[in-house]
Amino acid sequence: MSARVLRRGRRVPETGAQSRPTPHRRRAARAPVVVALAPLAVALAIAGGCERTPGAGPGPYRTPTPLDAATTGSIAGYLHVRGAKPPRRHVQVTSDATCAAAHPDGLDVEDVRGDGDMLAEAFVWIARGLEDRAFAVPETPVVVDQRGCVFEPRVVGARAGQRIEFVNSDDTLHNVHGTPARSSPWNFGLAVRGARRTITVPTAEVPVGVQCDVHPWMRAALGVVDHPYFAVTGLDGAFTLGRVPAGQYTLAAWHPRLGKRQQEIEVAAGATTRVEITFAP
Ligand SMILES: [Cu+2]
Repeated sequence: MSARVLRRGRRVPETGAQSRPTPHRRRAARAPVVVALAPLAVALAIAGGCERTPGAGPGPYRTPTPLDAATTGSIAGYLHVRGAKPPRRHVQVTSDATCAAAHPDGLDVEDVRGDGDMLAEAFVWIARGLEDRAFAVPETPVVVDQRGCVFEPRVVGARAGQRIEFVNSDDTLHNVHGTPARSSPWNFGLAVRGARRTITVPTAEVPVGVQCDVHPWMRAALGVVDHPYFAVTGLDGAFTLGRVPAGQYTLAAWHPRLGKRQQEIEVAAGATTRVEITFAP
């Protein structure tokens, strides 16, 4: 089984130029030449808006860089854990009747999951090397559920500017408190089962912490990046990043309990670069 990789989207970039309320308007009455030139200035501004330089602004709004499939390769590999994984933590959830009913014996939290020595629930992404490229942001939202008084999934990948929808599937009040450092935080309640609310994180950042302030054991993390080359590992610890432009990159992996590892890699056209990363508790 391979790790999940979010699909590429089709959003058309914004290319409109901003209007320019200016002193021109005040001078226009006594300067017909300026009035005559104004439409030309607007036309030039619109043309310039189509050719914004990659790297000049926030990722989601930049014009996507053309990608020639013939010059791309893949990155595939596994995340491992060296030594014994931490024991499960037992959490009492009796403070909330709905949570207690869902977990009558309390909640067994497994901070480090994975088959054998493999590492699940880690966010893998290209951390450096794509700065000169821009990518269209998927229209499809990422969905994070609050179900059984836990976040599902606990580690979530999203694109900068992509919609992230939080859903409450429980018959109790949850809240969603996001604490990014590079974007504005958010904090709202989802009072009833079926309540949902969508946010976006405009700036890339890994990780962005998310918690429910009502139930202190409820924690999740977002990996927010401004390109499509990321994955969250499953129980087999595997990940695959496809259609990567040939080049040199820093590949990083982050796990909520075990922290971050990274290594330098090279991707060649038509080839798969194999990577093994080992975490130690
Ligand atoms: Cu909650």
